[in-house]
Amino acid sequence: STATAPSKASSSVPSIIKIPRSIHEVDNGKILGFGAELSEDHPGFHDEAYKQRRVMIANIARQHEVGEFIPRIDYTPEEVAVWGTALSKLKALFPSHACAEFNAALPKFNFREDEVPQLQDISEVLQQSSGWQVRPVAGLMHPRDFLNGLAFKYFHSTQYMRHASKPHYTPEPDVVHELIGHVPMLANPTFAEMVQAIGVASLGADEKQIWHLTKVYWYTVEFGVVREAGEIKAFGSGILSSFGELEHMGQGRAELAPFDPFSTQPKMSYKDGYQRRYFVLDSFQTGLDQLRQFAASIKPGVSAR
Ligand code: NLE
Ligand code: FE2
Repeated sequence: STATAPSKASSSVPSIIKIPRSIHEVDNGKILGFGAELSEDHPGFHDEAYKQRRVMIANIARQHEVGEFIPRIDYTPEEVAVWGTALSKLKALFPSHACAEFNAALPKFNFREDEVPQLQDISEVLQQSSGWQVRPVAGLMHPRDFLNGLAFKYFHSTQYMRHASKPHYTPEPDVVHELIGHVPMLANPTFAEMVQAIGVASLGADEKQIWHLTKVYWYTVEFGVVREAGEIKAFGSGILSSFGELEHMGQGRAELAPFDPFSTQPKMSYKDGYQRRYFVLDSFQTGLDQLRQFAASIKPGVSAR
């Protein structure tokens, strides 16, 4: 089914918004950034071998069809070392800095320092935990397509590794971010429902609503923190996958503000570095209630069911 949306100011022709009926109709081929082309400020910009590797891994995602086995990547010893460094530093911080739900889910995935997990294997474990699956993607997707995927319990995931010169932080998604930052949280049913509520709200949303939902997603799923027995703990994947940012959060110098999906969300950018402000949830159940109410306000009468 389709809905008409208000057109952009520059055009007088109204655009048609396609509402996908299944994950097969969600296009993962429109890559906006962080694909094979790296910007000048990327640590891998002058590293030809790194860039070629990215192209090869991106092509695997481009050729993949939903339901097919996700091809395994034979990660190089250098890539495995980056994964191992990130995992061991993060593991040291998780007991004190990550939320209880994350720490409870992490062991399900058996992450080891000497092996980069394969998307296919992780997707199977995730599916058993909460019904979610992983679909490979070549780089940063169009926000509408990415958010639409969440409605069908699909998480689009990159498969390449961050550059070896900066294991502590990368501005872009990579396999460390997806598998350590996102996947364990998605194994938690209440959290997963919260993410799905954002996805459902995005189906047929107009451009303005998509942009608002992108920020709602950014300040919760990517960079959210939760209050736990009076302390602030990370649940946002962008914090949980970066040992630089996780330490920064733990230092308590960033500003904290209550999360409210109805209010205007601050500007967001991949180029901001560590966040200077985190939005706080009181619990995932509260977050779920808030997001369901918000979704209902833009899509009256529609729910995930
Ligand atoms: N800064 C995160 C990391 O280094 O893992 C990635 C964030 C992607 C939005
Ligand atoms: Fe992410």
